[in-house]
Amino acid sequence: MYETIKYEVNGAIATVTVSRPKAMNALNSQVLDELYDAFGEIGENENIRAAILTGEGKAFVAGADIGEMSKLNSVEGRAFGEKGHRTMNRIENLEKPVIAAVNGFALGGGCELAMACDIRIASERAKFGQPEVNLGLIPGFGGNLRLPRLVGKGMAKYMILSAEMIGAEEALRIGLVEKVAAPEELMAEAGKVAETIASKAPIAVSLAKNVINNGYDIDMKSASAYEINAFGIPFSSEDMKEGTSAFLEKRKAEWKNR
Ligand code: CO8
Repeated sequence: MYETIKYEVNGAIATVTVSRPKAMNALNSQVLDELYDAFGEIGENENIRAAILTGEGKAFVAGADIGEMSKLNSVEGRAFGEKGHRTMNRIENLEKPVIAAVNGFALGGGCELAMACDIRIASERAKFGQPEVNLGLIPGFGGNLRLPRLVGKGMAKYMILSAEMIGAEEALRIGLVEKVAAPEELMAEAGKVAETIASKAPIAVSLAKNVINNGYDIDMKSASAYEINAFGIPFSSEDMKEGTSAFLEKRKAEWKNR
């Protein structure tokens, strides 16, 4: 059904693999549309509790498709930017956690795609960068916005204005990724993190993601009110009764996602 991505579900974990290895998994319109649809499917599938996003071959994603972009005028370029944002925003706002398993180059739109995910685990071979200024472009899938939020304004400007590529250890040091794994351990490590999160109360996981995302960009007073209201919601869920009872009865909780 998908031509440029692979989509697999194994138990509670979905894995999406960008698969255009001959073009370093570059994001053309079709990949962006297929990612949008796949994450829509993940959102609707009640059995899925977490997703992993990775790339096939030696790249995670080496950016937006330069061939496709080279032919666009400014109106079409804007529409392409809008398509990219639509996909990134769907991943960022999905009610389930998404882990980027960054296996190789994550450049331009690829770094932006990784940043739209909740948690990034990098292979020791991964390379990150926003090389758009080498092409006469600027980041257009949220890079100017998400990178400073993750690594601070100064480091984001350093990366975007210089187009310098950094390795996995440096990405870890600056807070662009949360973990680094040996290449052969990457998918197992991402799977472990996904399974750990998938074993927690799903409504609580989803609400916490929502409050972190929505609270981050607003003033503290409004964010505080937002968190207080969200905190109240699970009190009427069966899972909160189950989680607290299981703790008091010294047994493992069984989640129903209700
Ligand atoms: N787009 C299209 N094709 C690509 C891309 C890309 N981003 N990256 C690599 N490819 C293709 C190459 O053209 C090549 O194709 P072919 O075999 O037909 O010649 C194939 O993939 C293999 O690439 P290389 O031979 O270059 O492989 P290397 O191992 O020598 O180098 C690199 C790998 C370092 C990843 C190198 O390919 C590279 O620098 N790629 C471009 C990276 C880049 O500049 N990315 C940023 C693109 S701009 C962007 O992402 C903007 C996002 C926001 C857009 C908003 C629009 C409004």
